[in-house]
Amino acid sequence: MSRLPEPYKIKMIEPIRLISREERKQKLIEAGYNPFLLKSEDVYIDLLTDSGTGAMSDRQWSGLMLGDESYAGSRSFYYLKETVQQLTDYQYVIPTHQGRGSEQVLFSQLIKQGQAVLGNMHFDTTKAHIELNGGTPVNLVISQAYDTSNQHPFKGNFDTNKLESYIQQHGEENIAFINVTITCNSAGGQPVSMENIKAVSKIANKYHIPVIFDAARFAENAYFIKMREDGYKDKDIRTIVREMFAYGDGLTMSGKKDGLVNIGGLIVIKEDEKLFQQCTSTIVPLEGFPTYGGLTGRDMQALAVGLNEVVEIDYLHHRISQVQLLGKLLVNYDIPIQEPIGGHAVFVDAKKLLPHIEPSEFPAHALACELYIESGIRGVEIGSLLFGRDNKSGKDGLSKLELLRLTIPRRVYTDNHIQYVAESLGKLARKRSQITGVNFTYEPTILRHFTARFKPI
Ligand code: PLI
Repeated sequence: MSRLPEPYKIKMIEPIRLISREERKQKLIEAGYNPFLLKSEDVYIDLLTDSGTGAMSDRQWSGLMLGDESYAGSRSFYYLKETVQQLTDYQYVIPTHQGRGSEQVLFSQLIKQGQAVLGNMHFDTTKAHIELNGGTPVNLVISQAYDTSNQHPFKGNFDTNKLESYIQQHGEENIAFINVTITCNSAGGQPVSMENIKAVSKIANKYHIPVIFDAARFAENAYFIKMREDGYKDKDIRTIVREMFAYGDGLTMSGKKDGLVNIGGLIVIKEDEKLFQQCTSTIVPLEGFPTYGGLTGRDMQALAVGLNEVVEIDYLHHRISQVQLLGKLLVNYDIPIQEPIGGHAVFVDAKKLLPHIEPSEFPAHALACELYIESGIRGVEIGSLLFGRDNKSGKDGLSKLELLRLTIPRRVYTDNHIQYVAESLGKLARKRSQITGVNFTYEPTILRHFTARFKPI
């Protein structure tokens, strides 16, 4: 693929500023060595997340002016509904304020106490909503996902042997649904192949288990299928998207990723009218009336436009190639990363980069802190800190991977920013032996990574 520059011109800018090294050190101390607790104005390049941090297009901003703010029956809702129906071929569309709102509503209807939800790898809010509804989240991704140097092109795939044996061992009545996360964020933004989606759906049909997509990054997944899977190179993205969804019964979506908006989400159900009706009654007290579901009319208008833009091939070419650019530059600096490079982020393998730091001293978090001091860049740990302690033993350091996620917001940074990120990490890697682990000074009991405080060892 030949690489063209950004497929857009910049019409509005938001200034960013690099504060001095001394100031960065001080700000991090004040934030308890937790980049989550930094003020964004003290961050130069913010790679914490790609969720809700993208830039909207002129078409989306003009859509905001067309938003219909009626409480019931908003014109913007019907525009969103038609857009989503065309994209997915599913019948029922319910807006929500964001992905976790969708999970809260839909999962409460699908999970009975004690049932398992089988996923490739559940995202943390997904896992939390399964547990809140009395279910057990089970991850059944292929083992190659845990080996960062393995070049499998679809490391988000399910291990279908494990999937079927789990169902046979536990009984189909004890499985609420199968959750296919595309792309698989927790495995490093890794895609799921069409062949694998098809195989999962076949097993699901055999045992009468519904398949629900976690479709936060559905367009990026479709792009990888087009580029990497036999038989798809001449198909357009919309066709691939419809084929993926044809193998499922419904989806939850955070619009903050491939919806190209700063807030918004969706529940979409293929044809189960009863499930749709149950969701529409549940959503009223939780999110709002079913034709706005926690969103303003203008949010729904912008989401509809975003869903049309995200499947444009020029957009996807640039989006994915910018993430690949960062990954390739890091490889040139001999920095170990999750390969092949994923769709929305580059994941640095901190276990390999900092082998002298024990998992219980959070190597990827230590790296995130040092990267901020070095260059003002904010990344996030995806490893033992995020994983949390084992419920029973209270033991720490149990994650199979210790990764620093450098997540690229959509249409926000230019290739120059990416170059700076790579150079900064390259510089830091040369001083790697001086980096030490961290210890807690405050450890919250739940979702500890957001608010914990640390000191370097
Ligand atoms: O942040 P929400 O509530 O709009 O969406 C939750 C969510 C669901 N599934 C997946 C795969 C996600 O990645 C996800 C949110 N991801 C965030 C916030 C991230 O930083 O990756």
